Order: sequence, then structure tokens, then C-alpha cells
Amino acid sequence: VKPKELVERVQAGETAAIARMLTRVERGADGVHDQIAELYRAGGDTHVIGVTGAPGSGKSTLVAALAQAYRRRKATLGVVAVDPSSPYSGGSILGDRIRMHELGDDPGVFVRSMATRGALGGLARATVDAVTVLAAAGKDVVLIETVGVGQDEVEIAQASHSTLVVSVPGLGDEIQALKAGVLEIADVHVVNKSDRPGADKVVAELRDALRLSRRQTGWRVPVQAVSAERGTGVDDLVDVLDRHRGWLVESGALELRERDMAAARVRSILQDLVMTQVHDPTTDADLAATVEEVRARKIDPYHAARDLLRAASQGVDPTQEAL
Ligand SMILES: Nc1nc2c(ncn2[C@@H]2O[C@H](COP(=O)(O)OP(=O)(O)OP(=O)(O)O)[C@@H](O)[C@H]2O)c(=O)[nH]1
Ligand SMILES: [Mg+2]
Repeated sequence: VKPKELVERVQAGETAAIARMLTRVERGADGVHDQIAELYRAGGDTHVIGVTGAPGSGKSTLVAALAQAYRRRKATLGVVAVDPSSPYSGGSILGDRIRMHELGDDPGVFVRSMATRGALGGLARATVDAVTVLAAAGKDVVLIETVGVGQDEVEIAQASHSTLVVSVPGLGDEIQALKAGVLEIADVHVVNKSDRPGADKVVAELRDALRLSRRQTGWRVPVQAVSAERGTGVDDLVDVLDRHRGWLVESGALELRERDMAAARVRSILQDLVMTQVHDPTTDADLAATVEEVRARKIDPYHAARDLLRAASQGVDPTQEAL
């Protein structure tokens, strides 16, 4: 398949083409950036929803339940699960796959687990590019599941229109979202496993914590109790998400958010561009001499870094030329 043809087939919403394109994204295949560029320009009117929360809080179950609820409303979906084999939650791949498979062979839902943590640009980039692919393919909604720890997850949260933070009862007294530092990234707080005792208390505590929070946007962050397993509260949650989307559009917050999304994306690519152009002092043997000079305090790290960057932008190979 020619690159151009693959892009066209993705835009036509062909499942096989989407799958193939996402594999190219994961692998950082040759020419993939030009394809993403074209798909990005094609745009899409997709509602991008990030789902984060502690390991085992029921994110996958919730995403599957949400997907079913959206399907009942005739919306098409993409689901991107950030690789559950990440160091944060080993061993749950199988569980996730089985649960997602309950969505069956419905062509209206495309499910993909991303697995590129550690690659250049990393998981966050691959995930954000995957959203671009699914948006260009015309999906109405894209759900992204992440584990809510670490820089990748923060970056992924920055790539969503609506961020759901999932809490559960029975994890001790402290508010989980507060402890994890994600109280204020939530547009909607979800208390899952509300079929278990203690859910009401978690809801009340979250509401109290939110009253004290400093976030001022004009959007009152709702706290929605659900049981993803039993499906209770899930339709209400979809209503809440639709309301959030509506608020974003009407208040002008959508533009602000998309500007933040664009800025974060450009910055992340910029960082990688810099790192691909300069030699990486933590791994590059050619820079051992420079690193040794910094260690011996003959040169300071600020000047070493600036010199490397300057040499790279002038097309000089710093490992060959004297700095
Ligand atoms: N009682 C109850 N159990 C639930 C509910 N939702 C999920 N679970 C259970 O919680 C466990 C974890 O669910 P997952 O959906 O895999 O949780 P997760 O947050 O995706 O987990 P990781 O991806 O590993 O972080 C499973 O045993 C689910 O069956 C719920 O609403 N009620
Ligand atoms: Mg999961």
C-alpha cells in the first residue's frame, strides 16, 4: 500500500487501514510523520476523553461500559488503552483484552493497546498520534485509558478534551485523587465500584475537596458514582460528558484547551527533535570526553549543553570538532 493510499483509506474509516496505520505509529515507521501530518490537517470533530485512576480502579471495565453506552447512542468510537504491561500494572493484559472483547466484532468500535513505552517520543506521543488517526477516521468519540502515574499519563491527560479521574471505595481514608495529585486535572470525577460499601463517603469527600480546590473555570466538576461492572450510572456519565463537551464549545474553553493541546504537542516534538540532533550525553560514547570534563569541573553543565546545542544547529558534529 502506498503511504498516500493508506492515509486515504484511514480517512474512509477502513478498520484494516486504521490498524495498519497505528502499527506504523507504534514502530515510528519511515514516513509516518508525513502521514500523521496529513491526517492531522484533515482534522475531525472527535470528543477525546481521557480515563485515569489508580491501578485496578476499574478503568478498563468503565471504558468498555462507556463504549457500549455510546454505541447505544449510535456514536462510533476509538479506544486506546495505554499498554497495561507498563511497570505500573503488570499482568492485566489478558483481563483487558477479554473485557474489550465483550464489544464483540462491532465495526463501530476500534480498540487498540499501545505499546511503545521507552521508544523515542515515547508512549505519550504514540498515543496522541493514535488519537489523530482515529479522529481522521471519523470516530465520534475516542476513549484513552491510562494508569495515572508518571509523565506519560500527564501528557496524555493534556491531550484530552475531557479527563475522567476514577476513584473507588475501600482504599483507606485519604482521597486517592488528592494523594495522586490528580484532583485538579479532572473534568469529571467518577467513583466506580459503587456496588461496594463506602462509595457514598468517597463521593462526599471528593465534593468537599473540590469545594476547597482553587480551580476556577466556570465548569463545576461533577462527581458521578457508577458501577462499571453492573452498568449503573454509566448512562448518566455519558450525559455528564456530553454536557462537558457542550460547555467547552459554548464557553470558548474548547479553543483554549485545544491551544494547550497544540502547544504541548509541539513542545514534545521539539524536545525530541533537539534530542535527535544533538548527541545524548547519557548514552553517547563520543561525548565521554565532554562528560568527563563536566565531571572534573573543567566545564559546567550549562555551558556544555549550550555548546552542544549550538554546534548541532550549525551543523557541526561536536564529537568531531573541538567545541
Ligand atoms: N465490584 C466491582 N468491581 C469492579 C467494578 N469495575 C471493575 N471491577 C473489578 O475491578 C478489577 C479491576 O478492573 P479493571 O477494569 O481491570 O481495572 P483497571 O483500572 O483497568 O486496571 P489496570 O488497567 O490494571 O490499572 C476487576 O476485577 C474488575 O472486575 C465495579 O463496578 N464493581
Ligand atoms: Mg486497565
